[in-house]
Amino acid sequence: MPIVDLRSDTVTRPTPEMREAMAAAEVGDDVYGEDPTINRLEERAAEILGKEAGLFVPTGVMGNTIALKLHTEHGQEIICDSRSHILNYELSMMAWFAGCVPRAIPTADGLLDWDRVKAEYRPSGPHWASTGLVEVENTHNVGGGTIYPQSQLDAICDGAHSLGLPVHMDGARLFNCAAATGLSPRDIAAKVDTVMFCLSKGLGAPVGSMLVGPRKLIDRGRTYRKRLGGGMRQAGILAAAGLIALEQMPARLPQDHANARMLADVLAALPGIAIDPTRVRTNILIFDVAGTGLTAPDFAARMKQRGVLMSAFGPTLVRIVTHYDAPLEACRLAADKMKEMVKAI
Ligand code: TLP
Repeated sequence: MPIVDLRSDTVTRPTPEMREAMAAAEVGDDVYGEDPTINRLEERAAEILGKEAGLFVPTGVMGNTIALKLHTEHGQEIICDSRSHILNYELSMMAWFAGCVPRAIPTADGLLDWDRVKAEYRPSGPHWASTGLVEVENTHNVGGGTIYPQSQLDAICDGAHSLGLPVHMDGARLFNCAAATGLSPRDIAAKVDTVMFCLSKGLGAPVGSMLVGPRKLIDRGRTYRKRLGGGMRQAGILAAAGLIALEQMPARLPQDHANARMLADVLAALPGIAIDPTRVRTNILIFDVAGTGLTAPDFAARMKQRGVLMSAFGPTLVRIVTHYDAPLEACRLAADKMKEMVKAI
């Protein structure tokens, strides 16, 4: 039975162009700064994002971990959304590596706004830890691929900067945000201090994320990357795929978004499933299966039997992520299998 894997856009395999570029990549020892392909990728990422410098890291978690450490001191608080990736899916690295605690704000869709951030801001005082950083996630994963209205994001940055606070953006899916809004990654990231974005999700690279920001911070970030075991030597082989991801893959993301919307429309018409398709603007759909009487793990298990993989993301919440390795025909097949399965409950 054909397997349609919609668990995540992390499952994408490198394209033939990537594999060719990887085989031909010029490499050197990156710990000495001598890998020309990595150097080119770091420069290009910084240029595209409109920042001074870039750092190639093996994973998004490492990029976020380094950023949190760069912006904060031990014992500070980091303001973030309560369902953010840094708080829920990064093995407490903010505590383990940066020595910080979260000041988490519950939101409906994963998106913070300045009034709520301001209300949680703490200067240093006799009884409390000071705020060291504001973190935003754009698009927001567990929020359902949601996008910050640009004015809302800019207002957070202006407000934070007026209090001397930096802002880090977890832009794992920043290019999905750009594709959905028509804004350039540079404009979206204009006011944030640092951005982490992933080459290895919708952009299809096998490995790798970028941390971009001011040169002084990024230079210090190299030390933290080494401490975390991310000094990767001849990793130009990976950066070569990353360059293709950066240059060629953003243009096709609207197709993933159209596929997600198609799946959302199908799901919304099925009995017992709750999803508002008008809220699906990027490649992530999160829907509630409570009305079917199944739990999310049961729903996912029944779909797996029909050759379609998806993730349980809560007791009754299921997540589907579209990507280029599941083209329109595969998504149509997944939609048919979901109809069939729900009918059979
Ligand atoms: N997210 C993964 C899982 O960890 C949940 C996924 O399948 O979506 N920021 C955001 C917003 C992410 O969604 C992820 C990965 C990361 C950071 C971390 O990236 P990696 O997996 O490269 O460390």
